[in-house]
Amino acid sequence: MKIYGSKNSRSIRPVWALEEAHATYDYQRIWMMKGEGQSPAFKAVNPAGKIPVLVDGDLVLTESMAQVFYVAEKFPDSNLLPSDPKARAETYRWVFYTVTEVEPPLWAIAQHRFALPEDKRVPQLEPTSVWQLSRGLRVFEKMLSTRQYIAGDSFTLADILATHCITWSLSAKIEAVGDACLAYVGRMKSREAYKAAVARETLEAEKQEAALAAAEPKTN
Ligand SMILES: N[C@@H](CCC(=O)N[C@@H](CS)C(=O)NCC(=O)O)C(=O)O
Repeated sequence: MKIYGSKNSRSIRPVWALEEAHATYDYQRIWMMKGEGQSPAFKAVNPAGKIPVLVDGDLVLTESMAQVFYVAEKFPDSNLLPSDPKARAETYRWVFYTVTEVEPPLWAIAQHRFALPEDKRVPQLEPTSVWQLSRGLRVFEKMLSTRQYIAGDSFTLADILATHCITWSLSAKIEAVGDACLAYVGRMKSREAYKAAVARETLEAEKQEAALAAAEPKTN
């Protein structure tokens, strides 16, 4: 299995899932800031030019959460997706909640700050997105003040998504992240699999940057 990704992006989601499953996988860093997402080589993998992409044999899968579900189902012993129908329903609930109520305003803030072409950005939209995001995060806060994990008593793939979106809110300097969310993110980030995922993405970025620097012509 292979992941195309980059540190500080949604590729942390499938990479974290793979680490939770103790799976081995190849990883190719796509340096988006250098325009590598638009390179012909990467566009042959994903014509949309977006990361992450998971490749397993003839399966070429875009969409980070589809990848996380794939990992969960390929490695059922990871327990990322509970087998009990009620626990599984809670997992779906929090995945759908996060992708529909939390991630869209978060993504809108990023798009209008820097991700869209400059002439497409509308900075006046930010207060509305911040308000929507704050409302979404308050629901997390309420749940997480009563439970250890977002979907109940055990770690599930919904925690990967919730942790990523809360972390993203913090890096976007959104003030509405409450104490229960902060404590939760601390707990999730202390998991060995999370630490291994961050270490892998950091190492791959460093390796790529060192190789590119070594290939650059010397100026003197
Ligand atoms: N819904 C997609 C979003 C993928 C996405 O937008 N990825 C960003 C990086 S986190 C990207 O590749 N952006 C480059 C672009 O939009 O051209 C997913 O969850 O995988």
